[in-house]
Amino acid sequence: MPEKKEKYYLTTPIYYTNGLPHIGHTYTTVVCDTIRRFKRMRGYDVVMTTGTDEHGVNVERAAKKAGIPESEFVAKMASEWRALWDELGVAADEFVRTTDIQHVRTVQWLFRLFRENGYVYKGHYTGQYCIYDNAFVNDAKPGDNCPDCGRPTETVTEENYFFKLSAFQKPLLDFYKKNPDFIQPETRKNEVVTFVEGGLKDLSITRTTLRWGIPVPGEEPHVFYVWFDALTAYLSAVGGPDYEKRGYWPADLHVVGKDIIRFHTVYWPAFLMAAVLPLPMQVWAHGWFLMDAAKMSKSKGNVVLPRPIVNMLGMDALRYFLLREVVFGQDGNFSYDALVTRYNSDLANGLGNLASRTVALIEKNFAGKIPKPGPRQPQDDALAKEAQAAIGEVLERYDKMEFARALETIWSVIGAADKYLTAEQPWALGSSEADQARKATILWTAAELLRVVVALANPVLPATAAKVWILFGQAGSLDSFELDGLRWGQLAPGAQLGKAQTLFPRVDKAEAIERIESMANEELNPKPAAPAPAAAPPAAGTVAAASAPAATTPEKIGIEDFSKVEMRVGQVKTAERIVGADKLLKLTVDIGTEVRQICAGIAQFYEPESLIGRKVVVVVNLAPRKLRGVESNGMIVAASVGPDGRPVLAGFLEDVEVGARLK
Ligand code: ME8
Repeated sequence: MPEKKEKYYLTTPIYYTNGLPHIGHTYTTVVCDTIRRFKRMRGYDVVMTTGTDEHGVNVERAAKKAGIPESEFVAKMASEWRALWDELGVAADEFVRTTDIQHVRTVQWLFRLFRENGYVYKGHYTGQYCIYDNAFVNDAKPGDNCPDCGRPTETVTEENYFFKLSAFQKPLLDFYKKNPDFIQPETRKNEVVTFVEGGLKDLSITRTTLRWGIPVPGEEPHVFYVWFDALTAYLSAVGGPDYEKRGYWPADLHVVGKDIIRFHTVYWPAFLMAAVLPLPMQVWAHGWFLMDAAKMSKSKGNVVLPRPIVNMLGMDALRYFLLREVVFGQDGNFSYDALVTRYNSDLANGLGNLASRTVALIEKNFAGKIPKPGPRQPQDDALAKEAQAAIGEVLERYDKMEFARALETIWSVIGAADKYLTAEQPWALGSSEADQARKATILWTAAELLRVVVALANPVLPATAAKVWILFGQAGSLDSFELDGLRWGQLAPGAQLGKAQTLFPRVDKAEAIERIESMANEELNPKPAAPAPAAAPPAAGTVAAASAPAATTPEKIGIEDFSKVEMRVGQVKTAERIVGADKLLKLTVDIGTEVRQICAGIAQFYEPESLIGRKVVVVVNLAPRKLRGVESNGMIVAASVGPDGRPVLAGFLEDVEVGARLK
């Protein structure tokens, strides 16, 4: 019988759906995903919950602005959030939406428990309310701005159900004392304790001025206050009233930003105490990612979006940067410059270069098989010792949430290996038996070091680590590899290397930043949508002739409409792949009067070299546009074949002059 795994439950905040995720949300979520992967690799049965906070005035207003019902609006937003987490390799086990029926039942159940236990009463409240933070602002006067976000407050009077928060001052202070690790980091704990010691006012937990919320059963038009609603999602994700059956509650860890620490360390434990439910073990409140020294927010227009970065540099590059750049807990500044610098130095030149050098040398000298090491020299042992020591150190750092330091340790081992190869110069050794044996020792050492390094880096860089793992012929998924069993020396000679690949192509900093910014700009200011096409859209930058007749007969056009499209014969001069855009090729095409740059979505079907000199049909009078941040001035015509819409370039059987017009 396998030993029963210990359960571990962690959560991200349940994010608002009135906007799309930016780097701040990405940060918290990537941190949680890293912890989740790390705990899995240490044998825990982990559940990670993330989700969307879908009620409240903000959503009501955003849906109205979009001209669609709230339920449709939040469904769309929730799927956008989910999609982004997929693109970032975030493998949450539970995605809770506060409009889920299971969640609604949990909120109503919790309220019933409050009532049964005597912790709610009806009253009136008039005060200033911040609709952006969904919170009443104590001590504010009409016309005052919210002290947290600086935006105007609104005066609200309503009949509410109040939660007797004041009754929990002493129990909370006792709880903090008995559980000194509950609030992390220490500085935040002091803030919270001081706040609670200052006295707690009862909290209104229902609203009548709001329509879009969970109804209080039998008390309509009362709906629940969004924070009571959202916090409860942590419990509803793992069974709600039946939480004992699933066995994950209480949560081991809630990771949040410092902006919402009070909700998590004062209200939430008080709610659970009132319902006589177990309290979470720990709340970790990290700092903010700042942009130009200010907290990012869409209304300030200083948000950094994750997707353009992922498109340009890959998801692991973003994950690495977020965790490496700031000390977890503290504020940090976000800059594209620092991002690309780290990408080139730590990933392209560091890990990427070490892996490609090692693989190339093993291929050349040992026919792509991990060599059997020969006699060792002191410098081999020194490197082995450093890597072995790093294993324990990195595990300890992850455990203490010191992600930046864990990565620093891993990268110092990579740096040591780089120096080792440069000093040992395996490429300069000859083919004598002694030289071959020396080469074998050096290359086995480098390969073993890479195996250890990627096993340790896997929680942060899962895509890259998996590639290197396979590259060095390792069996099984790295995700289920047990980190506690990791030791120097386990790399078995004889394993066949996988196909070499560039892990992190170097990028030109200015060009990369321009491309990221241009993609972000497109995402933040989308062009009005064109009317929906009758068939599936063609691959980017190509015009496709549909492979099957359209289901409905398209409207006929006159010759004058057709003549508006200017198509000419072009000849491809250069063709290259675009880093970060798997489907696109960047071409320069001679169209007779000039040479144009055109992007075409054909990279998965045509090798760039095969296109040089080829004559193609180009739509030349199309307005220029940017695809993945690269300017495209024209379109290449292709047929779209088969269910996947494989592009097949249009061409000519006879020789045609470049620049000739198609009529
Ligand atoms: O507050 N830097 O949702 P939210 C770092 N729905 N982290 C940041 C950040 C930044 N600049 N900006 C946002 C809510 N975050 C509620 C939560 S939970 C029961 C309900 C992260 O969409 C950080 O984790 O405003 C912060 O606490 C959270 O996003 C706020 O997300």
